Amino acid sequence: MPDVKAEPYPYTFDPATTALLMIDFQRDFVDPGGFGEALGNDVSLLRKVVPAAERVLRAARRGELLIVHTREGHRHDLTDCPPSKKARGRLKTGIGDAGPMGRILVRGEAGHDIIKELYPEAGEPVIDKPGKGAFYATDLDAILKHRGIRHLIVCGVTTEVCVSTTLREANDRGYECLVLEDCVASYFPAFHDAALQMVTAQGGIFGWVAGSGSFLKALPRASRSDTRRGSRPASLALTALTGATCRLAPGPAASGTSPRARGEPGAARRGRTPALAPSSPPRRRSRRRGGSSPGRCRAG
Ligand code: C5J
Repeated sequence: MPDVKAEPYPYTFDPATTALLMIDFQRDFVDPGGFGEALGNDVSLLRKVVPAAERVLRAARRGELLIVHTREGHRHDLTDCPPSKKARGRLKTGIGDAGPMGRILVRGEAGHDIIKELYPEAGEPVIDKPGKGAFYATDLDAILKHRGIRHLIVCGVTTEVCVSTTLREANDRGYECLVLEDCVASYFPAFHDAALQMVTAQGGIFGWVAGSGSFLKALPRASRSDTRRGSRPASLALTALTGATCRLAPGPAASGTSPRARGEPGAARRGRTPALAPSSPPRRRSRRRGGSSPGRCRAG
């Protein structure tokens, strides 16, 4: 089993029971011109972790880890938004109001969607969450448990808010969490540092922290264990060795697969990516080369 050089001690994980959690990489938080920036925050602090998060996301796809994305936001009628959350901050422009990228923190609005660099692919569940924690009022726990996931690799924004809340929820549910310190970010560097210190304090009270480089070094290329997958066809083994990745063209999507993955024009701009139903396990991308596959192959 791979070992990651981490604090407070090496993090051991089985790729077959590990998921990558990409928390709230939403345009309104990360992109210039969004709600975060309109509130006076320096979004470059969040933007700077995007390249490392992208490397981790790509490696996780190559390694066939389960990848789950989350988005913070609410129903159009805000019926799932606690009045306290809407009122908090006494903002002139707050949740549900017209913002620079559509209604703020409302599902389906452009600003609510995930930034293009880290956009979910077909088959990657997207969890729409009304709270800071990704387990509160969502089916995340069911999705993970149905897949036998016990280890979570955590990336996202912001470190001390949605990342920390989710991490604590995950910890209480028995997941072993590794936070990648260069793939999480905050508008407030002091809060970011303190939040990470709290993870590893007292022998790792909430989990582990490591750099993405250490995680990438430890992650095998094609990592799903044979015990879970059955024996690997020769073509898959070859693909693992060469690092080539084949993608199916956007296809008959499982219900809830992203409109963008289905190739609907304007879907990314409109920002509609409903969550996958927990009963539909994510569809694996084909790793076959050539043959009848309608997909494209590229070196990974
Ligand atoms: C997140 C927030 N995603 N800071 N939300 O951290 O309000």
